[in-house]
Amino acid sequence: MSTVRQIKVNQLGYPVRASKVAVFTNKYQTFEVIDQVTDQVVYRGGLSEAIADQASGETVYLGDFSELTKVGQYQIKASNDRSATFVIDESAYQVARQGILKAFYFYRCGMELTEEFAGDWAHQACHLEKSIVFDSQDLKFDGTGGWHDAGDYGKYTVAGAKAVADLLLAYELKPDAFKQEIPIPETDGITPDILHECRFELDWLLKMQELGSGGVYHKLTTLEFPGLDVMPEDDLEPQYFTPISATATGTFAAIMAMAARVYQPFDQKFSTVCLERAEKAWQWLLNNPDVPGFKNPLEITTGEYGDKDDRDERYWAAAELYRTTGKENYHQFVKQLAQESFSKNEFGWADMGGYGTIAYLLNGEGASDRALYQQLKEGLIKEAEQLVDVCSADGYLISLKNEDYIWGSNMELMNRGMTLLFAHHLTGKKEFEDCALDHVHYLFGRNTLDMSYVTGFGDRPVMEPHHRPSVADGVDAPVPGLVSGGPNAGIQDEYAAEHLQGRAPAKSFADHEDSYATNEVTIYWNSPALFVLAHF
Ligand code: G3I
Ligand code: 9MR
Ligand code: ZN
Repeated sequence: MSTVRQIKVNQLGYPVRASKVAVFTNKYQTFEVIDQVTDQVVYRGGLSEAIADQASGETVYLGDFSELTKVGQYQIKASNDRSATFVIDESAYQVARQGILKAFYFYRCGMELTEEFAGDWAHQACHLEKSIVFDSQDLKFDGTGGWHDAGDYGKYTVAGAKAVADLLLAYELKPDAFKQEIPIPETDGITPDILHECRFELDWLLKMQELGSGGVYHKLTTLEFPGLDVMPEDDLEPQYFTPISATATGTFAAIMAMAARVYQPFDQKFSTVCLERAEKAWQWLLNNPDVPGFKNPLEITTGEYGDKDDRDERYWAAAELYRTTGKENYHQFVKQLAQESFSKNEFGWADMGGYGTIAYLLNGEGASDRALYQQLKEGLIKEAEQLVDVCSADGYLISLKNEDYIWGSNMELMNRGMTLLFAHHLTGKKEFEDCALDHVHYLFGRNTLDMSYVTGFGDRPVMEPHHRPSVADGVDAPVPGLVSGGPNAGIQDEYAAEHLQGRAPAKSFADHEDSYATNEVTIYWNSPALFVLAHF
């Protein structure tokens, strides 16, 4: 691995009219921006005062070259040091955005990824057998399709619902960002490819519902994780539908209600099915008001996605059902659940209240209870204002505090980008948009490790993700477009325990295939990144 440079930039680049800042870890007198084509100095600037950056433990200096608005390819030079080469361009992120969307195709389960669409990363169809219902072992159903969750091959309902929600919201807010096709087999020039890709997951999610009760199985996995060097088609252990949970059923109701709305112009029949299934799941929630949180059965050691609080998932479901159907009874539930004390602004796989809030706000003030609309809107804006405050004191201009460098900190990072962009959508205030863009700069290299956390993008990207196909396929380069979990001060895997002890939070990362707590990849770390990039 090449050494960390002293000058950190977004390795992709900066949009023409955006603020452009590089972060320096040396106190240089001046810095220069060099045009890579002519080798001429096109900008000369000085550095800011010293900033003590908490998360990295470093003293850093900012160099602002926002005045430079000429499209081109550049490098920053200070003394004898140089940054990565980057562009100034209106479509600086277009290729990465396409790659991050295409990554979902690479996560597909149950179909062959052909060379035509997968190139070097082609592989056979996987996980084709029927799966066993854990609670009644003589029952077997089809659970094929959908996306693998992550570096493992499990498929988990709440995780899938978060990922699809981010993608459908990206499409609802920024449809123009998805006009360009990505190479996937379903491209037809009518339905946008992002909807084809989500359909692949939604069709699988429909298989997770137990049709008798409307309840939804929490997950579908083998009993244990397969070895790290096992290709998906070689993972032949039996898979199990694990027990129904309220969080899975809530997120299912929400995502199906959302899909019913988004797919309606493209496929009326599918839209109708989604809504019927959403209402069936809602019925299960009504019949089961008080259920314990999901726990892995003793024999099962794959991801748990445990979450004791299902009020936020019920709130999200009610809000989507209200937005899609306009039925007053759902509105009553939204109003009732909104009074509960869970967070209304989170976009995680466990805390999903933000999705309910956004569904209610995007439905428009006209269809809302005035007071509740104001309350939710103000709550979200306040959250975004607090993020902006944290950024302005941070050496790398992001909103993560020391305690936020947890497993999947890059999801936190991009979820906050979502919060900021929703606040921008509701207020038109530029400061929220600028702050969201600063989070993008961190993801693509303007961070203490000078690391692009997206495989295949940037000049110093993650190369060794904890991702079974990337480990096992014999191809040097990892599958492209995957967002890595990022720094995690929790030291929760053996590799991290051995190598990362005592490091500053933002440096607690290892680009090593064994470090699943820092360098795994998942669909729901890709999805908020895609939402944010759709804006820029
Ligand atoms: O919320 C607490 C926070 O309050 C506390 O300060 C912090 C200290 O470490 O921990 C926070 O909780 C962490 C939680 O993630 C936050 O979402 C837990 O420590 C951490 O163990 C937990 O990690 C989860 C991990 O599974 C282990 O359960 C990740 O969120 C989750 O993304 C990850 O998901 C796995 C699946 O199980 C299996 N498939 C791969 C996938 C990605 O690694
Ligand atoms: O590969 C697994 C990864 O997908 C999970 O996120 C992680 C935490 O549940 O666990 C990984 O599997 C490891 C297991 O937990 C412990 N032994 C090593 C496994 C990785 O090779
Ligand atoms: Zn599979």
